[in-house]
Amino acid sequence: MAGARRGVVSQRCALVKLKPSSPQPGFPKGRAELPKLLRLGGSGSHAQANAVHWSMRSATIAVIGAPLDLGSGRRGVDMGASAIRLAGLGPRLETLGYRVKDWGNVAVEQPERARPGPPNARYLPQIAQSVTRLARQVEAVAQRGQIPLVLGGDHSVAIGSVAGMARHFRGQKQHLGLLWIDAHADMNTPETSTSGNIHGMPLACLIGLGPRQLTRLRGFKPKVKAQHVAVVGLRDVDQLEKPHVKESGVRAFTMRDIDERGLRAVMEEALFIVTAGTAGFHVSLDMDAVDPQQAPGVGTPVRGGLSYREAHLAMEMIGDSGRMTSLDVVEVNPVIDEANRTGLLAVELVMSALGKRIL
Ligand SMILES: [Mn+2]
Repeated sequence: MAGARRGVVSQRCALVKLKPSSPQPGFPKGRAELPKLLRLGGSGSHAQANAVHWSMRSATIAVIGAPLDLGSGRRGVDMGASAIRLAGLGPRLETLGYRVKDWGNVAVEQPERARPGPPNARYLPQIAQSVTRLARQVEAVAQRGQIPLVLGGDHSVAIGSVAGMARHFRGQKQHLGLLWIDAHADMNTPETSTSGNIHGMPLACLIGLGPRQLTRLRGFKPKVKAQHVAVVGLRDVDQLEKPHVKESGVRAFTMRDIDERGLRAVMEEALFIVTAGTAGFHVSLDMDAVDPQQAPGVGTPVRGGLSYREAHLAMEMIGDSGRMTSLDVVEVNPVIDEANRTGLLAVELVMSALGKRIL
């Protein structure tokens, strides 16, 4: 671990702007700072030990809950947003110097009053309606210059958050990159899905495959070009889903890639893919990417996932890039969690992605 950490430190200094008042010996000089997040404010004046060193620290994080569980086969992820808030999300982000504006939850349909509808795409109309609301909300806060942080809910909420961000950038004739951190590819379609659960389909929908109500949400498709998408942490792909992953043009990094090449090399390549030719990238963090030993409270646990440190390193590298535009954290299921461990880990990982560093 110590070796890995040294590597990260030497890389991150190329990507952040150090304050003149805090010279750090050993940092290479003269490296260009990467473009900043969307419409960030001024440089601020924070000097806390954990404060990020770049100018995004004065930005406002827009927290939006999306307590949707219609896309999941198991109940409970609708409480994920509350669990993450309860784990101290807002106050902890403020310690990094951000302003935090919690917009509350978007209205979503409840399974108790909804008909499941088509068996190969259960609750399709209700999910389309709920994530459309989310897309509007995300786009609206992005237009205000805030950084959307969406709390799921099952992973179908990402259809809304990515649609909102993509529409925001589309207005500026720019493309959005997408980093999908997940044990699963989420690239089923109603034709390939064995469960009919839409939380197994959002990435397919976002690149334009799947039901029209979702692929054309907010009036255009695809939301992201496959060439701008990277999946990290993959280890459980359905047989009929595999061709979608292999033929779509999405770059998928499996756990084997991480085992063989190391997380840092994989993330460097993934970050290149999602930043090349884009305005920045959205991160969709499915907590099931992390090994169930660290994240037991998730919708669909699969063993063999990211270790605690690998998960943090991925997030730290995202933070270092300075190019993340928005983030969702999904599939936290407090019903099967252990005293909100997974909610607490979610907060920690968000902190790393938003610039928290050890030193
Ligand atoms: Mn997922």
